[in-house]
Order: sequence, then C-alpha cells, then structure tokens
Amino acid sequence: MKPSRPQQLFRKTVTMQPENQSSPVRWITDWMTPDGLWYRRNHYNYPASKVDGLQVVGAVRCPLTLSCEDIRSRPAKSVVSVMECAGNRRTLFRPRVYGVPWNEGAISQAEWTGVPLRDLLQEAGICSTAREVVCWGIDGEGKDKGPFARSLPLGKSLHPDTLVAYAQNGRLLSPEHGAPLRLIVPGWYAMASVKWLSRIEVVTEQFQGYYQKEDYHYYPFPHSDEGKRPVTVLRVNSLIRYPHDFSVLKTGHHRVEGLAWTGKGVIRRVEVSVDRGEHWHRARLQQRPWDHPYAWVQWSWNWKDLQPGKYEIWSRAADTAGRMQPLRAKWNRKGYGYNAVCRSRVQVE
Ligand SMILES: Nc1nc2c(c(=O)[nH]1)N[C@H]1C(S)=C(S)[C@@H](COP(=O)(O)O)O[C@H]1N2
Ligand SMILES: [Mo]
Repeated sequence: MKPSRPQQLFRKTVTMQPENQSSPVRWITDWMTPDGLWYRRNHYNYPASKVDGLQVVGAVRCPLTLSCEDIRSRPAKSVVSVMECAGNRRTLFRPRVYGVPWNEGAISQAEWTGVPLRDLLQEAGICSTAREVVCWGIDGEGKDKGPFARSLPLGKSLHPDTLVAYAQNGRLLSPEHGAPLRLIVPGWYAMASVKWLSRIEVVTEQFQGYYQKEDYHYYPFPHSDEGKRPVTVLRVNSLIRYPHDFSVLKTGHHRVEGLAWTGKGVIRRVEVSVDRGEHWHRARLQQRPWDHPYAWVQWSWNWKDLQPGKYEIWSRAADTAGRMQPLRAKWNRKGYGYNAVCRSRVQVE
C-alpha cells in the first residue's frame, strides 16, 4: 500500500501560550535543521507590534538609529551555529525539576547571516566606562518581569562571530524566530540570542533584568541561592539518534548514529560504549570540527555482530578545551545544562 501523501516530520508541542515546541532531532538527517522543524522557545506570547529598526544607545559617543535595510546593506557575515536551549533534556534530572519539560528536542542548527554586533558598536563608539551590552527584545513589554532582555559582557559583544542576524538558512528570519532582527551568540546557550531585537544599550553597570539576574543561573541547592552562577557557554554534549531508547533490534550489524556539540573549542572525539562504559569505541566524525567550530558534528559507529540480549548504548563527547561529558549531570534547581552521557537502551532478539 502506498501512503496517500509524503511522510512528514512534525514539531511537538510542549506548551501553548507561550508557544514552546520541540524539534524531531532524531529523525532529521540534514546537517542544517529545516526551517519548519526548528524548535521554538518563548517566554511570552508573540509580540503584537513589529520591530522596524534598531537603536544603539547608552554609553556610546554617537547613538545610532538604523533601519533594517540599513543593516542589510552592510558587509554581511554568515556563521553555522547550533542553538541549544539551556533547559534541553531537563526532564532527565533526578530529583526532577520544574520548568518547560524539554526532552531532547530543544536544539536546532542553522546558518545565520547578519552584521557583526561589533561593527555597530564600533560605529557608535563605546565609552571607556562601558561594562556590558544589553540586548532588548519587545516581547513582554509592560509585564512584571519586563520585556525579554539579556546583557552580554563586552568581550563576547565584540567577538566577530556575535551577529545581529536577519537571515536563517539563507532566508529572512520568520516572525517566530525573531524577525526582523535577532542576536546570535555562537557557543552560548540560546537565551543569549535575543529575538525581536529592537535596542542595543551599552551600560556602565551590571544589568538587573529578571532574565539576567534571577533566571538563567545554575542554582546548585534546592532551597538556597548560595553558589549561583550564570548560564553562559554550552557544555560539551552528544545525542544518540539511532537506535532509539527502548527499541527492539534484530541481530546483525547496526550503525549507531548521533550528534555532538560544544561551546568551548571544538569536538575532539566521540566515543560509544555498549557495555556500560567498560570499553569505549571511537566514532567516525562526518564533519571536520574546525571548519565550523560552532556547529554540531554528525558521528557514527558500526556495531557489528549483535547477539541477542539487552544493551545500553552510551555516547560521550570530548572537546578541545579538555572537557568530557560526565556520567551524571550536575544537578541544579532550574535544570540547566544537562550533559550527562547519552543513553539508549535496546533489546536485541
Ligand atoms: N525576545 C526573546 N528572545 C528570546 C527568547 C524569548 O522568549 N524572547 N527566548 C530565548 C530562549 S530561552 C531560547 S532557547 C531561544 C529560542 O530560539 P528559537 O525560538 O528561535 O528556537 O531564544 C531566546 N531568545
Ligand atoms: Mo532557552
């Protein structure tokens, strides 16, 4: 029997109002996530008004008001970068934590095109008293927690790969992903990549916005705020795409496949174990990590002569910054940065 229409992948709804949808990452074989399958993460409903340009203000010598055409006519830069929500795989923490219950799909990848934030800041001229750069979205204006806004340290703001982006995979940004302009901060968890960017404000003191000061911190203890640290750089991480957790396989050969990514250095190696970590086998990387340092790497390992039984497949990535996925992720109250070794349990018969 022939299916009546082509088989199709879909996003999965995690919450409605605001809309949070996860990406079917396991089934996507493209290196770049197709536009319609991108995860969506929103703290508020979509903004009612439209952003029609960008202001660069605050501790600068010459404030700028730029139209989108203005920005699009400048020398452009493109960067391939994975975007991962800090709450990705939150549901795996034990004890369990509250927050949008993401499984593995709060992650996607695109090629972003825009203007380096640095170019705009240099044109405006940063004053010597400057400390951070606040990026303002317009969603949530008038709400208690204020519009979504995040600050970046000067160093990361002036990094040539931090972009004010207007295109995703070669097409203008869609409304859901921040049109007309969004920030792209490669190598950082995605809360830094502010959508519906309307204003860039250079400030001389630490920004105190809710999403900067309260949210997006690792809180190591359940009942006290002691030791809180801001969420910034992506941890080294991997995902097994095939075989799926709790699947039943036939004996013979199987190709174990997955993804690996990091925010510091690049992926150095990925290893697979099928005996709960006793032996590790080196996986083959499909991309050369240095070609696109912020991108995920597709990997595979051939599992030969499978015999009947129950197995756990584990994947573990290591990066050139000397980091490796731990067996247990560091628990934190808001459930950020889960990066324990990825497990897929299978039965072979
Ligand atoms: N203005 C604005 N920007 C935002 C957010 C938001 O709610 N509002 N969410 C952030 C978070 S937490 C994530 S994970 C990413 C999600 O981007 P996406 O919806 O394009 O996948 O956007 C970031 N930028
Ligand atoms: Mo996020």
